[in-house]
Amino acid sequence: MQTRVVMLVDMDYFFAQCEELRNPVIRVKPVVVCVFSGRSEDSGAVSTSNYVARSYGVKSGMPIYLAKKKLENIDATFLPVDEKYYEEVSAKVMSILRKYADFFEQAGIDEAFLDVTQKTSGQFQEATELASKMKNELNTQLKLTCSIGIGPNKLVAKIAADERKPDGLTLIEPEQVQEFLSPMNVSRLLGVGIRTREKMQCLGINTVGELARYDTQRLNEVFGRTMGTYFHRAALGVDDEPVEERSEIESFSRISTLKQDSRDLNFIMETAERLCSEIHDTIVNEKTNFKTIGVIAIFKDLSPHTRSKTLESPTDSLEVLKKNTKKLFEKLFTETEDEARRVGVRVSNLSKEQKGQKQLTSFIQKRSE
Ligand code: DCP
Ligand code: CA
Ligand code: CA
Repeated sequence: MQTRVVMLVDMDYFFAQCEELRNPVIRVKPVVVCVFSGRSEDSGAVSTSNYVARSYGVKSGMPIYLAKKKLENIDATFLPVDEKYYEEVSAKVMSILRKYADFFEQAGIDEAFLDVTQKTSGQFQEATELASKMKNELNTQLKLTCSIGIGPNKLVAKIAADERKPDGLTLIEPEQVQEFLSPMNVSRLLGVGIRTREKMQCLGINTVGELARYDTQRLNEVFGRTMGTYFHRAALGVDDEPVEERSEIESFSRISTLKQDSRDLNFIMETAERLCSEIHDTIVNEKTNFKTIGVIAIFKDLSPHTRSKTLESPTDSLEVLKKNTKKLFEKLFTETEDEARRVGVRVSNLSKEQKGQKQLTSFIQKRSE
């Protein structure tokens, strides 16, 4: 396999930077963005803060009263989170980043992975130039700064991005990976939370290097095969997970010609149910969930008519698929008059399931929260 060139771009102190953006005068002061619980004036936790506030010891997750104590007698700004606004800024950021990638994967509100292997012809030096260009564009277009990690895979890119903040750029070439990771505490690895860290400590493992050298058999015994194997590979800086678009465009669909033209719901559902089952087989195979269901009816005059519905949450249920398909066709035929010649079903807004090897990272992310 060709060496990949992967970047992780993470926006600096994102929510607080967004606040500075719409009110630049606060920039020089400590800015603390808070999730107020509403129970009393100061109850709640710090979401994030700018680096000025951090220099006084303010941290994400800290109780608000504690942050206020750290900033006692200092002219600081405390603001409530405004996620809708941060989402808007995030969308602008992502549309700029996307242009620089061969493959793009948004990994959070303020970060994204970019596979730039083709764009850089596999040259890491070219990736640094690309990263500088990107930083420049973010700066001139949006007045925002970010930190970027570049490495041969997502795991290394992510850790590299954390290495220098704010406004950092860290390049780790394949031959530097071992040296880079070895001295780090195991807690830097995704999936190593407090309890895992303690367990590893008991085994005499503190650094990533020690973890890499540890007997794999024994790791599997302690953590189970899935996690044991993951820890061993992660410690070696090995990670095959592709940078993949979590696409809303991507979809699975089936279409079929009816035995005779019809607008009879029961007759149409005979065909539609078969299409649903076929789609369901595919999504089970692909270990995918869908959130949007769409139907199409192509009328005798070949005009296409579509209806769709987005569910509250993703699912892989055949029953949900059939039920909604029926509702959508019912709606479609109530709102139109002609007979259909062909009918189709489509699922989109796909997301990978939280099980199976492929989604190990998201599984770990969930677990470590
Ligand atoms: N966030 C939060 N609570 C946390 C961590 C994060 O509400 N415990 C929110 C606020 C952050 C945003 O998510 O602005 C992005 O999280 P990051 O971990 O990337 O942290 P920041 O962007 O704030 O800071 P950094 O400059 O360290 O990336
Ligand atoms: Ca960030
Ligand atoms: Ca982030």
